[in-house]
Amino acid sequence: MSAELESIERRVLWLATSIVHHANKVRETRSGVKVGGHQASSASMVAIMTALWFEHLNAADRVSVKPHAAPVLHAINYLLGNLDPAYLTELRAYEGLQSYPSRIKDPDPVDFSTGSVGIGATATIWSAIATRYVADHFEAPRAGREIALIGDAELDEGAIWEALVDPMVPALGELMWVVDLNRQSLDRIVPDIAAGRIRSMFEAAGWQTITVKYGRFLRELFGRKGGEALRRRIDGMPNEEYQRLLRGSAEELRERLPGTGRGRRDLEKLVAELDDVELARAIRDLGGHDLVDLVEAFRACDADERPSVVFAYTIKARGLATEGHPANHSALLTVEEWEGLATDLGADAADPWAPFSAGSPEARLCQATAERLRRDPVEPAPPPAIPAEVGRDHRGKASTQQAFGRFFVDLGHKAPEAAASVVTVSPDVGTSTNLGGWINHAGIWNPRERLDWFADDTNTLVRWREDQQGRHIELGIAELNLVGLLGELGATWSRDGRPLLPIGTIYDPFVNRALEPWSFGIYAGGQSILVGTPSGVTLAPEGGAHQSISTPSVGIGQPGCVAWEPAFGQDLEWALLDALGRLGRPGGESAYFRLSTRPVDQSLAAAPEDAKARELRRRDALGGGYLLRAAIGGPPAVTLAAMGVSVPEACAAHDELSAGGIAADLVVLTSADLVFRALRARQGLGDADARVLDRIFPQERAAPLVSVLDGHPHALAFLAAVNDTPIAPLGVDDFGQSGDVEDLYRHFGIDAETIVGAAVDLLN
Ligand SMILES: Cc1ncc(C[n+]2csc(CCOP(=O)(O)OP(=O)(O)O)c2C)c(N)n1
Ligand SMILES: [Mg+2]
Repeated sequence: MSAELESIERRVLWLATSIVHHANKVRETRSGVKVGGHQASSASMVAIMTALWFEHLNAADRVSVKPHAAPVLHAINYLLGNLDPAYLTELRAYEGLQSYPSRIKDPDPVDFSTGSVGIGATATIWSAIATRYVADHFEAPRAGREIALIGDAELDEGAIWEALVDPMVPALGELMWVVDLNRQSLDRIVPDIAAGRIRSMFEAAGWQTITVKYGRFLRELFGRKGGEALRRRIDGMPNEEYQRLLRGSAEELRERLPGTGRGRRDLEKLVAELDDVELARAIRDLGGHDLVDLVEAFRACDADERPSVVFAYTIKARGLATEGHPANHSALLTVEEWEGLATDLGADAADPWAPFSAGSPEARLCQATAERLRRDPVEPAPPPAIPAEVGRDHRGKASTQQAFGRFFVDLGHKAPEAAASVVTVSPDVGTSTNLGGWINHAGIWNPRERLDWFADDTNTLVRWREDQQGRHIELGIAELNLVGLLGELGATWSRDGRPLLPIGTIYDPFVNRALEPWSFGIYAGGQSILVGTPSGVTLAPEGGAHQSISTPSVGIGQPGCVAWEPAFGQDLEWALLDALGRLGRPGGESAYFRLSTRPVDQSLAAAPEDAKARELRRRDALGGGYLLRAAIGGPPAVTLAAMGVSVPEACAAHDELSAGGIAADLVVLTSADLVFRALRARQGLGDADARVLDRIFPQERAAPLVSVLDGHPHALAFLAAVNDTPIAPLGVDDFGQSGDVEDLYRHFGIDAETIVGAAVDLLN
């Protein structure tokens, strides 16, 4: 390998270490809170990343970098002229370099946000699928390789294995994962010898596996007398013992390395041939620090059609004073150690950010690499125009879930161009969330064509023709995969220049299972619609753990996302169109819909016939709610505010109160989230539109409130602050059980009778 590449490798280690050093030991912090950063995790990746960037990557490739190697990525970007040196002192500072690689917030090129281990790695799988999908449906080139650089303990994460076993994955030959196998996690040494087991698991999932374990010096020793025994000894020792030897003195090494097994005498002789320096070098001579071996392994990945994983054996904190120490994860070099490192690496502690001198071989290699990796900025195509309505007449009894299913058929007629950008995804619940009609119409996308063996069976309702033209993507029962894929489908506008309108369906109780990776996908810049259905205790007979309770609050609390819970088909239609119109663009937003299978009489809230009144209703519904029934002849004595599937109960309670001579307003909420934002905006917090408050809770009509939803009551309790009125928040605050809707509504106190009672109590 060229001398200049090795020199760059040393400089990358120096810069990455110094970026963390400066943030912790040089920059002042006012609060006294720890800054942190990971010199050890970075050091173990320096050779892998140097080899990858300077010898292997192409401009079209995308790389997901393990969270704790962020300083290495910034160091490389700096050397390539893609990061202003002023940032090198700003790791973890306000508006500086983020703690972990961030696509959205970092100032330099970052392909994937990482930080939540497992999620950043699997994002490469979903990105590969998203970019193939775009290339199959639109005139867009496919991206290059999809590369993930991951920590070995990251493989403990279930998200990794959930993704790996998806049947589409073995077809994705553009995937290359490199595992930084440093045998250490945060707190401990990865127990025993995990590598063989993990290798077999990847192979069983259809991957090519490549192991880069021994460095050249060790390989040379293996050829000597006693070499076989040395190899057996190193291969056979558990990780803990290996790490102990790394930290041992030469004397300890001589004593312990031969071990007690077969070939011990030969091994003792071999050890005796080596001086102390050679012995120390031998034990830490791993392939993951060998630039030549790494590049060779990367090339072998390209030569195979399967996805590939390279297990690169490394040492955590390689080259630093903390090398191999079991507690080095967050350890920082002292000032003296850092100055010593400068000497070791030929850097200057007095001028840590000095660039390579102009015209030097290193500077030329950096420049050539920067040119090779230069990308044209992505010009996002404008997202398709979304109509305000699709023209359906919502009558009779229908659930929001049914209305959701029909919506796509209508969209196809009314706005075919928009429908062409819709891609739906489901984790084996497509038909049970009413996507069956759409799936038949749109077909299923798969990177490999698959025959529908039931195409000639007249008894099957859903056609499972799978090819590269379909527009529904079916996953196994894998909620993490669902949200991972949604995130990447929702980012194609910024990655490939082509906006998609991704919509995923999931049973609402499983939103919480998918919550963190879903949120991470939004953080990483994906914009999509997640539909949770059915929800609440309203799926009554299906019972127990399937009944979601906390999701209305989850929706309010999720940044970058508007949460909707409409009761009626018309409101849902308007809201879905509004949500579609926010996707696939700079400053766009995701949406979450909480739907139900309960049939609801649409005439309870029939949209006004008069065009102007209808438009007002639409605008209110899109603002978060509308005043469905106003108390007659003056301000109300009480206001009922109901969301989603609880609206019919509130209507019945309103009838009863009116019959009893109690004047009541009835407000239908379509989005507690938007109303909450409006309240904060009115208080000068946030820049949402506050108009809806004056429309649905005008001050002159202020009255005690009863709020009701099929979910935890605290989600609407904030309404008390709108006009500073008392509130009785009704909702579900315990695990559900089986039973009919009426039974459960009574049990949890979200039935009409309880609403009436709560209203009367408030008045007394
Ligand atoms: C989902 C998640 N759980 C826990 C953490 C905290 N954490 C950060 S790094 C780490 C250990 C990572 O070990 P490994 O992947 O082997 O990385 P390395 O040894 O290279 O630091 C843990 C548990 C996290 N970032 N994300
Ligand atoms: Mg590790």
